[in-house]
Amino acid sequence: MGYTIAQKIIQAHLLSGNMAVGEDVGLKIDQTLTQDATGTMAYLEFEAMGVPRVKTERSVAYIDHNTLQTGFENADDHRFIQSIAKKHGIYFSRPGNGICHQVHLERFGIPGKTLIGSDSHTPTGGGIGMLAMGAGGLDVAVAMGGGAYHITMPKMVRINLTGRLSDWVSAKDVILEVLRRMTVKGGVGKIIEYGGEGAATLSVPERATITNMGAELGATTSIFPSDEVTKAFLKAQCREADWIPLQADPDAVYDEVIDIDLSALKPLAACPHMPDNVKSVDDIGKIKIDQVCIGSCTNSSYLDLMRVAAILKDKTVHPDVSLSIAPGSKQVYTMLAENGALADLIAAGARILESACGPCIGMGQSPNSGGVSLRTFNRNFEGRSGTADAQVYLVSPETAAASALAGVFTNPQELGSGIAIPMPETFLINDNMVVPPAPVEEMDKVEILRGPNIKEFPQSQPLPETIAAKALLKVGDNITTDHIMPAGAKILPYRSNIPYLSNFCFAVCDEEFPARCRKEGKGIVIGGSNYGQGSSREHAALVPLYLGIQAVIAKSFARIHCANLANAGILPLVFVNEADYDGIDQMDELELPDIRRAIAENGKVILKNKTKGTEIPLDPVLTGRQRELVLAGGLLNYTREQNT
Ligand code: MIC
Ligand code: SF4
Repeated sequence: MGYTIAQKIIQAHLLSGNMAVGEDVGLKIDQTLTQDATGTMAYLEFEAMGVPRVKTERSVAYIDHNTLQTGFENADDHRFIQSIAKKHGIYFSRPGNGICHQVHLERFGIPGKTLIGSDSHTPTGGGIGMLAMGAGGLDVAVAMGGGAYHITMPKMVRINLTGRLSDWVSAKDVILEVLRRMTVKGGVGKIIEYGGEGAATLSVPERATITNMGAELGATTSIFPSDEVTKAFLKAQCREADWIPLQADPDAVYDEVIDIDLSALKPLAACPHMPDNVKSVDDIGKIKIDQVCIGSCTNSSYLDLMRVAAILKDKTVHPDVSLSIAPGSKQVYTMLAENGALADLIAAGARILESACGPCIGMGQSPNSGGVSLRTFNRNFEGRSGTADAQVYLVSPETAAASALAGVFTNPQELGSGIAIPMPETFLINDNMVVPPAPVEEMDKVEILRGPNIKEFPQSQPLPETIAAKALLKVGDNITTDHIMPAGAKILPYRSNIPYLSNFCFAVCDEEFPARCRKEGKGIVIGGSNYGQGSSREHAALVPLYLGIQAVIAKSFARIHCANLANAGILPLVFVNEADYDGIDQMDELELPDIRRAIAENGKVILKNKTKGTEIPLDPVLTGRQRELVLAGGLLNYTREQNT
């Protein structure tokens, strides 16, 4: 039996387990990336592990999220990351060099290699044929130290692309179509592989747009083959030597096959407030818009912005629309500046931002009250933009630009004949904003620069014999990590200050939650299905840990968050019968008797609802290894135990 692309890479990196679906597999990790919002914590964890120098082939620390410096906090954290990177063998991508995923694709990604990143959109690297996965900061720290990264062996899904995209229809519309069909939980436990004659018509940045938003499907990762298109891209980045061919075997077996005819697609949009709430731009109609934001790791490549510039050239943005544009990398920015496209964007009235995540994570450009905002980003969760009642739609750069001119939602196909922007034969290469680490013989001399914003991270305790606590919060389906631990310009600077962050935990759902936790001292959270979807931020586990949460009981979990809970020593449990969710109310007195033994012996877990006098069967969502680390009180304790 032949292998899929992902199975080939997994096979070549297998350190433990076997490739049967549902088995725990430990993978050797070739490359890691961090960004600043998760990186400060990841490097504190790396330090706690006591490994002098990273053991990966390439580790890169990017600064791209916390770039709005309204106080000392972000600047201090940047200096901390820069110094720690220098000391421990990590390349440092300075603020201004661009968004981690875009820069990594351009300058570091290598087909056939494994990459984990402390950011959920790390699968962007699948566009270049890497097995690239989002992970919690602690998992990235372990991988930097040479440890395996563990995943549950996923099912394989093949998306067969036929035909070719019509004028004004773009890669964003492809992934929106996949989201429409599969939903935000349709990818959980799966790797999505793209192939077919249609795949060959897509450039690497277009492929990367598609694999990037595979995160919104909940997929473990998404991947394209490494073919002649990949080779041409690497050649244009002066990295042809990094290319290897990589295809699925013709007799590879997939658990699911989906066919998409690219030529049949139309411009689409994800409507408020979920990336899978997809409608055609025509069906949405000509509603009035207030803001357009172009950029993010999904759609800020050279090709994307050249198309936008061509649409805006010699025109003026509608007077009622604020248009902002953030190029994805210094490479893209410089090329636009040199060929005059930047001048076209400025002349049309675009507000040009620095090359960073910016509005995507609420770092500025929050829309007006109730404002309708069209964004080329990947997430439109409620409140994420920084304006609680904003209506955020996710669209392609073409739809965004056409709408910015018209002032209403506009199908770019109305603009007439299409524009053909060729892929450059050579990109502009200048890595002067990537600082290499100190040579081994000088690393001891590097001083770590720690600002006052860095506070201790919470210590977890070994799993107790019995958990007895109240259901301090009950929430519904599709709760995102943006609900659990909101981001945005006001809170993000405190990512290395868990006590301060804890004041905002679940603020979107229930502002009283932190106070309730403090009063009770311990608690359990009850969730619906796909609990913890979205980002990789381990703060969505560390902050509840700090507030005394000992277990989360849900209908189902998103992959990265579930792993982060176990890493933090919080017990993730699912209902054996989903209907039992209805049998628990907020503030019910709950008990998990003899839980330590049940987890250690892989036995039955019974929840006693003492308020209702009922018993509810639960299943822990833990692999054999995760059982051990939850018993130990989290991955850090477990790693320390293993090393002593
Ligand atoms: C996001 O897009 O939500 C983020 C901000 O990039 C997060 C990481 C974080 O919260 O720092 C992610 O996607 O993992
Ligand atoms: Fe940055 Fe947005 Fe991409 Fe997250 S999704 S890495 S915030 S650009």
